[in-house]
Amino acid sequence: MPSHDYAPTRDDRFAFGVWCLQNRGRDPFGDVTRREFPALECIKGLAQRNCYGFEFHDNDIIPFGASATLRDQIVSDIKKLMADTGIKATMATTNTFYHPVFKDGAFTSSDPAVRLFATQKVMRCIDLAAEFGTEIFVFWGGREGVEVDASKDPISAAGWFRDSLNFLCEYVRSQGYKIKFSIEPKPNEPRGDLFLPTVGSVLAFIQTLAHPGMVGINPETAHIKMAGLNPYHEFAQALDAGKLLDVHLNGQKPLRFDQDLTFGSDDIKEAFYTVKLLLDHKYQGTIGFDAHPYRTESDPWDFVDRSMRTYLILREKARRFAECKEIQDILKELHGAHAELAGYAKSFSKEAAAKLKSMDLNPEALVSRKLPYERLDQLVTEILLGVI
Ligand code: GCO
Ligand code: MN
Repeated sequence: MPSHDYAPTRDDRFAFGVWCLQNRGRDPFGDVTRREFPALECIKGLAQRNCYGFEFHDNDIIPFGASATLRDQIVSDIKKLMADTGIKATMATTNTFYHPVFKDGAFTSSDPAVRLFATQKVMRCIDLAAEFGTEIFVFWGGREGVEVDASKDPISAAGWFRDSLNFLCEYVRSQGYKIKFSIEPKPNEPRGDLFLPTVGSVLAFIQTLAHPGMVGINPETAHIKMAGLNPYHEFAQALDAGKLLDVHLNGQKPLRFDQDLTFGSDDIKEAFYTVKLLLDHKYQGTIGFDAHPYRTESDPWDFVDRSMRTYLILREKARRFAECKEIQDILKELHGAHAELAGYAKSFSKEAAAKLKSMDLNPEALVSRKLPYERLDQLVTEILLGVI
């Protein structure tokens, strides 16, 4: 029997995008199927469910073009709710995709006035984030892409994006804010092809910025699977680079339109490996969920509850994996091969190279090593199916 009831606590550091809860079920072929939940109601509901935080776009909480008075009123209401409940604003981001002004890109629009409008909107959102004590500020380039490759040179577009990010990094520094930027890659949708489609492309791009230390990455399961890649490996690459600032967990069938399914609803084994990775490598950020409740739901709460529950169950399964003697014996055997040679190629010297060249590493003998992966995978399957 499970050792606990999988009830979330603040220590689990779960967070949800306000926009996920506000999603009204509209899709390209059908109208809304449920009412919009006001931001305060969303945040309150998350706090009642022991969520650690909420994530927001500027326009999830403050309508586009709102007056300064309305803005200040909304901010003070949310701050009061945060103080009353203890919930934190863990991630902020700017909506630079919904308004038609961004129809051909925000930072990668070929019109400098649009790029400046986007930069101005982001600066205001950064101020908002600072007021809420938010330390992670995400850039998801929803409109940063093309349908027509003749329309812009991707290297110029990268340059415009780089200039804007460098300017905004300087803005954060000049204000003395404790904020880090995090870029969220996605291969396509809503544009035909988006710039910075994968974890690898974002990691490379970050190194070209003026302050790479201020910028990390926020990978999302669905975006990775839309590109046909493996979320476990993509999250791992960001972790290995010390750049995993935030995560967006959800579900997605590979190579399809952006489904934004609930975490664990499509591929339990892959979700398990993602949770195991975060646990094994002591990921310190929040566990953010970014999905849409099914269009058939009338409110978002079952979606919220099951996302956290699934995560906690999978975390328990990861512990079971670590405690399973048969698995650990197999791994010990696999990783213990030729222990005397481990680390040999780590430090280079001319002598070591000469010695390596003449070393007798008999490939015929190496081939005979047993790799019981069928058994190993079956044990994982049985843990996930609740057999062991
Ligand atoms: C998507 C994205 C968005 C972003 C969010 C943050 O649906 O493609 O996941 O939800 O994460 O807008 O800017
Ligand atoms: Mn996302």
